[in-house]
Amino acid sequence: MSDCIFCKIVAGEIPSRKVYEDEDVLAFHDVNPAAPVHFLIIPKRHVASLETCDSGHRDILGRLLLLAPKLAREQGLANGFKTVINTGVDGGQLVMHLHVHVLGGSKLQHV
Ligand code: DGP
Repeated sequence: MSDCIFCKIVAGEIPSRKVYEDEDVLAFHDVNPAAPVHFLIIPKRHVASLETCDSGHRDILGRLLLLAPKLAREQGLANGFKTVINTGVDGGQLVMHLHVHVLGGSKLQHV
């Protein structure tokens, strides 16, 4: 998607502080952190939101979620972390490219 910020990050057109990368997934620090450690895990292929996922996205969704604890550990979040997937307008999704927020490094507000 040519006008998608996260697709531009994947393409290297917008710089990011990378946490992890493989063929299908990229993780990078959030530009506007809401916790001492705050990074995003995204599929490289454009997927607008959780709302647009179907059974064909099972593998990539599993990979995004399984990377969360692995990367959280690597980022030093030994006491736990929070994962958030904002979906749609009411869910507060600002960037319409599926992403998993991983936050930690302090005691975070309970939801
Ligand atoms: P959401 O509300 O779930 O769509 O959150 C989008 C997040 O993306 C928000 O926390 C800020 C982050 N973000 C937006 N633009 C950029 C960017 O250009 N670079 C980085 N690293 N993060 C961004």
